[in-house]
Amino acid sequence: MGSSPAKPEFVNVLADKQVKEGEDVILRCEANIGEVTAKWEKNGSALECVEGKHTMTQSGTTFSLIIRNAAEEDEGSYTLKLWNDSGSASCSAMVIVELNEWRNAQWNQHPLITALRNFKISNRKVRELRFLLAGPVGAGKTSIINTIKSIFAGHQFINCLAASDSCDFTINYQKHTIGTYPFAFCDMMGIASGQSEGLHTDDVISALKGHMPNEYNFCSRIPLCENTQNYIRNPSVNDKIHCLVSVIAADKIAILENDVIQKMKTIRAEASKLRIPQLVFMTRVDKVCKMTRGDLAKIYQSKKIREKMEECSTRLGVPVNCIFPLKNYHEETNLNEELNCLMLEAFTQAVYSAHEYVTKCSQ
Ligand SMILES: Nc1nc2c(ncn2[C@@H]2O[C@H](COP(=O)(O)OP(=O)(O)OP(=O)(O)O)[C@@H](O)[C@H]2O)c(=O)[nH]1
Ligand SMILES: [Mg+2]
Repeated sequence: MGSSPAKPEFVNVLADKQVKEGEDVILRCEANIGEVTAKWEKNGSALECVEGKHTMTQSGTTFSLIIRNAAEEDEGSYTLKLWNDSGSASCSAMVIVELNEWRNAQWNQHPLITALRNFKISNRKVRELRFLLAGPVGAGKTSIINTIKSIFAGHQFINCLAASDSCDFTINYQKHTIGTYPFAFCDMMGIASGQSEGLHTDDVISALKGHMPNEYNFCSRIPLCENTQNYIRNPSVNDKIHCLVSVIAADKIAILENDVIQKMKTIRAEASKLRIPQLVFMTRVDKVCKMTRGDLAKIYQSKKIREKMEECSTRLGVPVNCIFPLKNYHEETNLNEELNCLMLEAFTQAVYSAHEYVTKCSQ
């Protein structure tokens, strides 16, 4: 009777690969023994071997998979499973394909910031353009204000409260100005699942119309009404919101409850009725794409980011071109030009939309 073979183990595991469209990918690893059965999987299912595309080889104890002419559909998690009578082992790696850029971006922040610093509102009755940030709890609304303040200040701004360990959530209506520039952000409590949880949609609608006083304390059960202290009965154009920015976190879109989505849709429908322009800022892109986390300038070459934007578009019912994927400052200590550029391009779009609205208001 022969002795049984050694249980398979990996000596060198598969490494993650990032390639450009059209390039070949080689995934390679080494086991302790060659007397094994080997099987490749892609995203948890047996790899469908396509002639001219995939080549699987074994040379002694080295196992390789070649993927030729990498394309979008080749992105995924690849696993090699080895087994024999003594046991089994597996190891996995991610293949990320850098797509050809599917949206153009400006990676020099100076023209963007200069244009915003020189921006003037044409309607003299309007002191500042007001942006309302609305979205689920923990979507990154307060962080967007911190990020924009940091960019304008030229250093990290950590004065307004963003949640850490989900304990510092926003509970009152807070207007934040950006230096002496004619821009103001209104920060709100987050939208939550359940009838009496989080922000009441009527409160967002009151804010859009300009009835909500600054520093108003939100109450999930009772929305703002005419009898509330400091209620703004006859709002002027300066009290109203000039652009609604819906904020959604890229890593949480898939798990957002339907009633939260429904509340966001109700708010967007009301804003449409009031002809208030609307954009979507999709935050936390670094949480869904490793390539983007490593290099933000690759964001518009990422399949994952494009998929998240499509998911966001489908769930919220907004066109993809109204969605801006972003990263906020949250743990870094130095300013980053790519991060600034993404935010400045999105913010510029919000400024132009708001400006068009206030210009129309004066006609
Ligand atoms: N990795 C990463 N984390 C982020 C980003 N933006 C925000 N965060 C983190 O996400 C958490 C929630 O951010 P907040 O800005 O407080 O979210 P919010 O929408 O104001 O939350 P509420 O006030 O509770 O509704 C914080 O821990 C932030 O540091 C981002 O782009 N990337
Ligand atoms: Mg907040």
